Amino acid sequence: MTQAPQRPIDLSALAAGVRGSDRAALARAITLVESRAPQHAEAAQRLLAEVLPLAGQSIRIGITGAPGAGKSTFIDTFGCFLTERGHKVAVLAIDPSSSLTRGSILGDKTRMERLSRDQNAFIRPSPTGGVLGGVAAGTRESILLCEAAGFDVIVIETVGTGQSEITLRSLVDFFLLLLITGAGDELQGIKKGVIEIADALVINKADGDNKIAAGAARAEFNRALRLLAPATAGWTTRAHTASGMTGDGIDEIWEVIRQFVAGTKASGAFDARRQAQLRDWLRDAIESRLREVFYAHPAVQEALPEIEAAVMRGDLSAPTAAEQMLSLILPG
Ligand SMILES: Nc1nc2c(ncn2[C@@H]2O[C@H](COP(=O)(O)OP(=O)(O)OP(=O)(O)O)[C@@H](O)[C@H]2O)c(=O)[nH]1
Ligand SMILES: [Mg+2]
Repeated sequence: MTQAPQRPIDLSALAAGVRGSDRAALARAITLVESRAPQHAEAAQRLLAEVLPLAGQSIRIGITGAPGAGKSTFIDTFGCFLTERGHKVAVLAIDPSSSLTRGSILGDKTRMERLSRDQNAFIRPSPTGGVLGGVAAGTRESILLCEAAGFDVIVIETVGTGQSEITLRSLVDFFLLLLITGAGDELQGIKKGVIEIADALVINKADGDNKIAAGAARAEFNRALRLLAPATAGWTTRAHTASGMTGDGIDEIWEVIRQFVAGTKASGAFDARRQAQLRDWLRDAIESRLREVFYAHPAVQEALPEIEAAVMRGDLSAPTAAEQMLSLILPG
């Protein structure tokens, strides 16, 4: 589990550290916003309020792909490519497999070896804490903190599990799906729904003996993509080839992202998506607060065990029980 910071928290020092791009302060700030402990919620909100005016000025890129597709290697190379060009890159790696052990996160650290030693990069592995959907609590807040710290490219990596891609899409401007060539039909085994929400497909590991197969897969995906509605209004999703290992194609991917940002900013699609994401964030925040307030209410805590038992016995339907529970806390 995420380690809660020691109290007392000097919030203005923490905010100043974040604004000053102090990576240790940024790491502590993220720990604070990821914390599920009720005593940290208010401090986290105050910290966010302090840094919010500085946030928003980045390109947020989501990268997903099957286990072993080469995500971490790709991000390592891509991130170094960007820092060499003067960018500051933050990587938030969300790992649904390691909510308890943080097992494969150590592996991820080593697979982003070059980037983790780069002064202009910040890598943050986050366990999901078992949250359904596989995106960590506090990821939205972490993005804002990284932006306030001056990182202008934010990369969020998550392993493809079906639901996690949909959640990731709702956090980013540009959504990249990494694929690898496999035996048989290239379209087998990849969820069509995920291709539909991607702004670019990258046939990764296009190096050595695999180059020709990767090129063929790219052509096949490009044919298939013509039949799909665009993931982003006004943008045509295409398949590309790249190799995180050799760096081939990385420059092309960055150029695609730059074109995407320029085009969607000009058309208004960029801002429209960010605004929709803010609205979704509000709705999510309301729903999770309502849930907390509801279950923390003394009348609910007192009545819940009996009502649950009645539902489990079949004496009461779940919707009727829910109405009874709500009537305990709602006026009228
Ligand atoms: N040939 C080749 N191998 C690669 C490339 N990128 C990654 N690999 C290898 O593929 C394996 C998985 O790479 P990772 O970068 O850890 O893949 P990942 O998608 O982050 O994996 P998980 O985080 O476990 O889902 C490693 O053995 C890498 O050495 C590439 O561009 N070319
Ligand atoms: Mg990885």
